[in-house]
Amino acid sequence: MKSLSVAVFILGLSLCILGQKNLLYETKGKSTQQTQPQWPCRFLIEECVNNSYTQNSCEKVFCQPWQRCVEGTCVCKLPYQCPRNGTSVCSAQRKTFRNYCQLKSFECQRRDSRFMYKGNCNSEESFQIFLENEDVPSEGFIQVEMNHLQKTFICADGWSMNEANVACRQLRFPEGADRVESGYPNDASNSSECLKATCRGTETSLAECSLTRFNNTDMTVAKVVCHTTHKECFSGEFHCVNQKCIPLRYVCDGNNDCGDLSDELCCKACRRGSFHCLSDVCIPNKYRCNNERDCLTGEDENRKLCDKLAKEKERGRTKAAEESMDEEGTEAPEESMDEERKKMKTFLPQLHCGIGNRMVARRKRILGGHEAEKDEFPWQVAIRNEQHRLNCGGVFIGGCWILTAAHCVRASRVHLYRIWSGMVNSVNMSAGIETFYLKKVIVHEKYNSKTYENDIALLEMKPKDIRHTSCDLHNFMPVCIPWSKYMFRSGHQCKVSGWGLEEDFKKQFTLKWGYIYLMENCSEIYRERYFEGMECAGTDDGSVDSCKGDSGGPLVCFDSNNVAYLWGIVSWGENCGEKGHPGVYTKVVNYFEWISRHTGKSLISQYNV
Ligand code: 4AZ
Repeated sequence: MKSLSVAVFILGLSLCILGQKNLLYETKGKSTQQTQPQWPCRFLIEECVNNSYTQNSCEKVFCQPWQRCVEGTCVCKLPYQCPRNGTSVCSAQRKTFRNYCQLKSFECQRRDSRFMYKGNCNSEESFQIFLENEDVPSEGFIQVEMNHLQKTFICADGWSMNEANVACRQLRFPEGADRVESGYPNDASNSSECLKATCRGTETSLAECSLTRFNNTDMTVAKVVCHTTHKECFSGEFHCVNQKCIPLRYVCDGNNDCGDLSDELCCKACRRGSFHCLSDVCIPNKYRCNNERDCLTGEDENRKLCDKLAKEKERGRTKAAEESMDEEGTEAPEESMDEERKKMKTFLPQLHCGIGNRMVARRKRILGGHEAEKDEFPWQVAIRNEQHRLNCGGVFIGGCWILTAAHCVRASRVHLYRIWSGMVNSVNMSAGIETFYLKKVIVHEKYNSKTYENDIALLEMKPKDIRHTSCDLHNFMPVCIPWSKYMFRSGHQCKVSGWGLEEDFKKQFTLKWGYIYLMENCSEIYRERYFEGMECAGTDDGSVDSCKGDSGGPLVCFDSNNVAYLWGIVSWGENCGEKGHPGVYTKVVNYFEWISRHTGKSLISQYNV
């Protein structure tokens, strides 16, 4: 039995790597392998694939500028929710839009609009494509007709599934292409020139891609087979969410082969030529350091990585110049709509959150942690309770809102609490400390004081004076709220901070912080005391931990630009600093919708989330 499963495993592995279609049919009695042909696979994560993520899953990728994220799905914005500036554009239906975002949001909702060209519709410009075919209406050579001039073929060079999916979509095959081909057209009279198409892969018209005219030296041009009928996938094929089948060897290679991105969103590792985001998404290498964040936590734009890449590129460029291999199109490529898409993003409102003052030199040395510098944790507040004691921490998240643990507060005592901000030392009170009264205490409606399930509460502060509606002050910086459970994972090093007890359970007066690590398998440790919405974090030896008095305070994790996200709220644990008993935190990402419902979405949403 054991040796059989090993054989099946090796078979599955080779399928994933090689994608050999018929291998399985030669082996007998493995019917289970035929229903789930993609497992086991070295690249794919099964539990993740079962969630059927696509390019519209904002837990995995960013939404387009003409979309926003609602409960994990990118939905269409209304055109008025787009930025107002930008260049006007003309749709294939000859309707002028104020800018690209407005056209795309219109298209996103009604699906009866396409981009045609930049500029208003008063000019005579046009853009159409044709599928040159003899008998099958869903396949053939692609020809482009621009401004009513002679039709031009697409170059075979650079023709990949990215571009083919776009062409098929434009030709009203919504799932895109089944495969790409190339060849010599029967009527090759006008194939001495061709257009090289470069798409991102999510466009709905080739007019949105960059098209550059080339001399076609070998006369081969691009051909496509568009997807029409749904077929069962072979073993050795990946089942895309849009029902297409692609060879398993195409998954996790950074290319959007499925057309809905479903082949790139659940990858343990990525193939050569692509980059692995911490969220297990593969992106093409060319998206690294292109000044656009593609990975949720920005590791594709990490400064160190980009400096290194720039140096390598510089070396490569000098080499290429020596060999003068650079090929060039016969006309300057027009700026593609990809640039316009990026520009739209920069026009969207930006959230300012999670930026602490970078660490300066450390003085010596929560439990086992370091003393905080002023402004290092500008989102950390202390809550003074009804007995005038500072027994809990809290976290500023923007507006007049503080997040804390539900077990720290009672709604009925709203008038007795005070929020202290900008404080480092609770004895030597320095300048810059502010005190706030509360207007409202919102304890999570499903908070269970016996089990500490949903141990989260929102406190609304009163603005300092009645002329102000905001509580933003110079010492304050909101922390960012994470919107996807894939942003940080077990093993990630994060910081916990608070005025809680330190070693030997001594009381401390200085804000302290320590590095701890996110942990999985906590239900094995805390068993029936551990619930959905909790997360464990600590160190292997228990030397750094939160403790009594830290409750309600922040566990923050940093993205690759050092922006802080509130991943956890100190909640409970079996004692403090005990090996094998990590601290338990309220998992904030699970409460994103709850928080935004009370505070307003725009307060905590960034990147169109
Ligand atoms: C507490 O009593 C407490 N080690 C907070 C955190 C932890 C334990 C107890 C985690 O508030």
